[in-house]
Amino acid sequence: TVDYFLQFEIDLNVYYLFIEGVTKVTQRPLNGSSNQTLLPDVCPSGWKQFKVSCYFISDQRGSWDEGREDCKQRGADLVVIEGSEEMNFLAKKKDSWIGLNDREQEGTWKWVNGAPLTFTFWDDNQPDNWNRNSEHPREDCVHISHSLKWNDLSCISSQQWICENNITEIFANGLQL
Ligand SMILES: [Ca+2]
Ligand SMILES: [Ca+2]
Ligand SMILES: [Ca+2]
Repeated sequence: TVDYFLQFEIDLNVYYLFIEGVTKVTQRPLNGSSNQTLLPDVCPSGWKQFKVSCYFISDQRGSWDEGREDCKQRGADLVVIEGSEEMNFLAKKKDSWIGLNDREQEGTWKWVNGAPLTFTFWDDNQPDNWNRNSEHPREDCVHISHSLKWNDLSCISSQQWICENNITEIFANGLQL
């Protein structure tokens, strides 16, 4: 694994190509003349890869906090959705928590990684901070609803969740091949 890590650092320019949106990325092996596909299966078993991230969809259901804690246990966090391509990749994952909330200040939406909310995919008439009943606090956490769009929901509702881990972080923590 140490050899592979060093090779990745040498070929770091390839990684930038990947970020720019090149879907099929190649690298030149250090000892060879022909190119080969970069990192075909870098994500851990049970995770799905899209561009520079690995995604895990839970089988379990729970509150937004339970989902986030489970992602952290897996060395990841709830998914941060930065654009329509990533959303399309996740679009079938309905009834799942994502890493967006307005708990700190009502109406001010924040991603778990502090990224600004530049892309949104709200369902019609959402977010509405709806007050379902006295047992459910108003809606401060976001899930992908049955209509495959974003809806704010009471954070104690029970949903599946989507974890995301950036591939650079997987490398930083030491890739186990
Ligand atoms: Ca993301
Ligand atoms: Ca709210
Ligand atoms: Ca709502």
